[in-house]
Amino acid sequence: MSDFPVFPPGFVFGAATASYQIEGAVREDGRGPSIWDTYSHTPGRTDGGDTGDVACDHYHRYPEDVALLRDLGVDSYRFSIAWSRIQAEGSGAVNPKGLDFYSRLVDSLLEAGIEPAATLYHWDLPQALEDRGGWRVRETAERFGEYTAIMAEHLGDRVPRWITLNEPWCSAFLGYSVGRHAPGAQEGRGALAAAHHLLVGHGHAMDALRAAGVREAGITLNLDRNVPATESDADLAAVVRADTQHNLVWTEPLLAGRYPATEEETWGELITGQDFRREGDLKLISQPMDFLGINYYRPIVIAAAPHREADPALRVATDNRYAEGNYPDVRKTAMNWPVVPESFTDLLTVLKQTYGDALPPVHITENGSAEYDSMDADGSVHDADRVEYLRTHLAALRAAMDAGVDVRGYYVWSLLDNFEWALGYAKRFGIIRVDYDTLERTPKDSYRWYQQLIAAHRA
Ligand code: IFM
Repeated sequence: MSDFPVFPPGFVFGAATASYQIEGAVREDGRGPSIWDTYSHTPGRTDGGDTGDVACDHYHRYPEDVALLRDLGVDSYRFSIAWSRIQAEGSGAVNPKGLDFYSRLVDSLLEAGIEPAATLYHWDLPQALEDRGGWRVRETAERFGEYTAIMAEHLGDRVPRWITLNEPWCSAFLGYSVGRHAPGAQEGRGALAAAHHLLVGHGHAMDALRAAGVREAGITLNLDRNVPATESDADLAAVVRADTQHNLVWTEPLLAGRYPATEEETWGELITGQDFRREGDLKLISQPMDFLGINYYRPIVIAAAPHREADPALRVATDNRYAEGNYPDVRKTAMNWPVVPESFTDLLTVLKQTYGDALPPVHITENGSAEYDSMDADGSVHDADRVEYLRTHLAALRAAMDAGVDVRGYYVWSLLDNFEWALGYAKRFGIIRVDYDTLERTPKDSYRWYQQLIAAHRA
């Protein structure tokens, strides 16, 4: 099929989900509350008051979802583990029923010939840990290392690929600065402390995964391609700050063992006055990884917005104005995100130019689009926009590989329509439609397209 971008033999094709977005069963089998239970049940926090209480009911329907994955033909399935199913309060006693759920999921994936890829933390922090300070405090990083050791001991022999954290930018900055994610805090320094403790937690988790001898361990970042709105000095300076706030805060400690050189000009006294860093942290954080996971969706146009600099809470996350409307001629997804596949190529090639051999092999751990899907009278879902998004982004990924970036795999986001955090169920990212009344699954055209791409790749 000439329409399909061609990938090298051994390239991993996968699909991804996350626990709180699909599992439901939030009060079953000893699962403790997480910060997303609290947040979504707080009036006004999520669109339509949506919660993850039922979600896709994957907790009960996982055999059906594994069968859909098998028919899709993916090599690998990326899921996340809900920490509070394993330790209801984030520390102490281990809940055998929680372990058993993920053990059964992993076994059924292996039986279907699919490699499990487990994310240890996709934002659903046990509420009990948040009550003790959450990611603002170092203790949470230490507990995260202990929880990782439990999971690696139980599943390390069967799960070859482990991701410590998913998109720590969202945990730290949407969670503790912008307040649009759980726990909904709006702080300046607290968010910077959270960012640092997430990195320390990653380091402890890497130690635990190494001790258990797992095959591959890494982290997933949502790096941004920040494009200046104009060539003015103010907008160019805003891009430097945006790069620091979104990218360098992670990539510099992880890949270069240092803090960003631009952190003082970005955060001023909020970072110079900090006391949460300790000697030895950078060594722990920067230990070698087997891969770097990257989630990519869209570029961001950045313009200076001095009025936001006055607010310390916003200043740590983004003191710039996101001028996403500045792509007047490109299609926008249902998230109002501009569709610019070339910027995916640029993000990856610039990363390679910046870090050279220090950049480990890359897995694209998420890429996909929310669209205004609807089901036809005959029960089909013709999501042509999503197919086009996937096709052009896979071609852009291939272009980055041709330019020398070592990319080993690609996971579509998402297998299922699911709970899109503060935006609830209205945004549909799935290649499989979920009817939220009946919980029936219906593969969309994009599922068939991806299935054919994988079959063509194998052939
Ligand atoms: O749904 C999210 C996912 O949980 C993390 N990455 C981005 C996706 C789309 O917003």
